[in-house]
Amino acid sequence: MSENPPSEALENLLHENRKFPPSPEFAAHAVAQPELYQEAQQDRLAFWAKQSRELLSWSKDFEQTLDWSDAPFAKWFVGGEINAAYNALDRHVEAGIGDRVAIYWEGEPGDSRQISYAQLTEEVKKAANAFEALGVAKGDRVAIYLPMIPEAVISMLACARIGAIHSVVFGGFSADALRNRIDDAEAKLVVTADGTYRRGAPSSLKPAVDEALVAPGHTVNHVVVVKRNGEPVAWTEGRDLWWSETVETADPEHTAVPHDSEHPLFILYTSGTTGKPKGILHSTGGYLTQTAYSHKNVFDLRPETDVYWCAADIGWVTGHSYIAYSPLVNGASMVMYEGTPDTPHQGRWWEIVQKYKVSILYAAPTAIRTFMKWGREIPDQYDLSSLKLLGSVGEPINPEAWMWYREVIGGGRTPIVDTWWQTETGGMMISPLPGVTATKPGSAQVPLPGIEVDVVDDLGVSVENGQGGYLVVKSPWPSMLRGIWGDPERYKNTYWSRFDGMYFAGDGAKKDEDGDIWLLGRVDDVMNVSGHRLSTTEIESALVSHESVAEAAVVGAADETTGQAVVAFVILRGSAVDDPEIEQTLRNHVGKEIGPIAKPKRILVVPELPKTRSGKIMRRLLKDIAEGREAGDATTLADAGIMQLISESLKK
Ligand code: 6R9
Repeated sequence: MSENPPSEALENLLHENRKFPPSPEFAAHAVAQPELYQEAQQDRLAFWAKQSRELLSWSKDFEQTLDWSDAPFAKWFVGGEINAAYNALDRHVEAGIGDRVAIYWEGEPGDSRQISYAQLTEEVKKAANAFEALGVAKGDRVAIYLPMIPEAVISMLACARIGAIHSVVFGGFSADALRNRIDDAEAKLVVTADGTYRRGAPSSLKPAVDEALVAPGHTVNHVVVVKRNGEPVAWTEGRDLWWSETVETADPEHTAVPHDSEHPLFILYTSGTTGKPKGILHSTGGYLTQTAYSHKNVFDLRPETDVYWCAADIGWVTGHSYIAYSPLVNGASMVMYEGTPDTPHQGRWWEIVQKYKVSILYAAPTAIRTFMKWGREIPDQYDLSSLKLLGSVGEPINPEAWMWYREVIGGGRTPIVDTWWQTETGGMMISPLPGVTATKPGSAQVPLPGIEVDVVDDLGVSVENGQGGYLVVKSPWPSMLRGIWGDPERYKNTYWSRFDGMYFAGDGAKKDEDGDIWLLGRVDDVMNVSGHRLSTTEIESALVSHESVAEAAVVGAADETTGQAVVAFVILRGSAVDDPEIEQTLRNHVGKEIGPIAKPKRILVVPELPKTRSGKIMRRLLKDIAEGREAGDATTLADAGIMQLISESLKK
């Protein structure tokens, strides 16, 4: 399995012993009370059935909470029928809260839109009618390649409404990456935009769709294009349609038909340990239950008064679960922001918090570390007193960033909830409950009520407190992935074969003396850069697909701001060795193959790579070099002199 033990730097975490119990006022009025743990413990399945019935409106009640007879393929809330869009929209309008703001949208250039639940419902109904008119039927796949504009949420919910399966592709992915995902899911329709704004300038999206669809052999019949930045776009007659002429003109009446609880809701591609991204498949009833449950309890949600802001992109799972679905299912008002945190100035986020009186902020540690670097003078200029709770997600949060978040952003009052979960888990799994748990900077601490996780050793045996090992989930959970699109074997092998009867998450973890869980990063070949999952193998494949590269090894090196940074070691071919531009050429090549986020921060040209006798690249040694350390134990190398050779070549 892994050659990369959890970074030693993270070991320091375990000397962290600060604790922040909830304030008595917060605890007394908290949405989640300690009884939630007891209730879940008494009868886990009854607990989930109750949550599901309370949080969601089922068109037909379910008969069985969990069917695990075909493990590891789970069925939750069996026999139930439900419509996700109805739960996120129509029922709130029916309940008389149609005037409540669903989305406060803030464009990067400063334009804004406020969309009420009634308006959002109407937009989604129109989009549902328009997509159906384009031939999209229940079970069909729709690729959504959009920036952070309300149409992204509208498109996702329109798919859910008609039972089409959306596959959102992050707008930062390249044409090639988009095409691979379109092909794998055999998408019929692509929804995109002319572009968006990034760092104060228009940035385009539609050209990538055009490029992705140049080569024949794809399944796409239509491309619906939202006009966002007004940049000129190429047009393929018969295939391309403007959103304004297709969706906006569609019939605003549409009845949501119920779908089976297990009907697929979406596919979301994520990086695994091999070159090919996995299409993680989620279904409806269980996914909605756990995301709504966690959103309510972990964020101490009061939908009547809170203003919630999840700063993730819709292209990642956090944007799915905690922007597109759970806040709307829970009837909350949320902020959605299109752009970058430093446009037009480094106080943009705090200006947004002040403007909308944001009370709950959910962000990634990488953003927090960036703000720390910019200095507290910037947030200090804004009124952040509306904030009552701060969340963290995507990567381990180092105690210093946690403390800064609490002190500087949260004014020393707000609980911090560090939430561990994955694309595969669909919803939060490990997190403090803000009115119950005494929080510890740097630790996600405890599984949510109803969730059973553990840390086990190589043999799958639960470790003692104070020990480290692998994070596993011990029993099925409602929002668990239902498989990998088109590849059931890979699903079993990746997650369920490492330890008998347990889900293997791919993360290292440690239990402290209280039994609280500290996440220590990935134990496989997956990197985490700014909270984005990237596969070393995928970037290596991209590099070796360039004619100048003979061999490549990629490692995630510790980085102060982004958590990890991509560092590539390459062996060049022929005349490329003398090319002074080669590093830039290769960075651009990776950008084209995968997307700008995957571009290596550094590319080091080396004469050889360190390999074991069985030919496995010892990335651990390369990581030592990339992090500026003396290379560690190299005794299992096939050629003991290699590390010396590499170090010398890098000194030149
Ligand atoms: C939600 C999301 C999943 C991987 C996961 C882990 C890391 C996420 C974390 C965390 C420590 C947290 N991760 N949350 N590590 N503490 N609170 O990020 O999904 O993109 O699939 O990434 O991210 O390594 O395995 P995804």
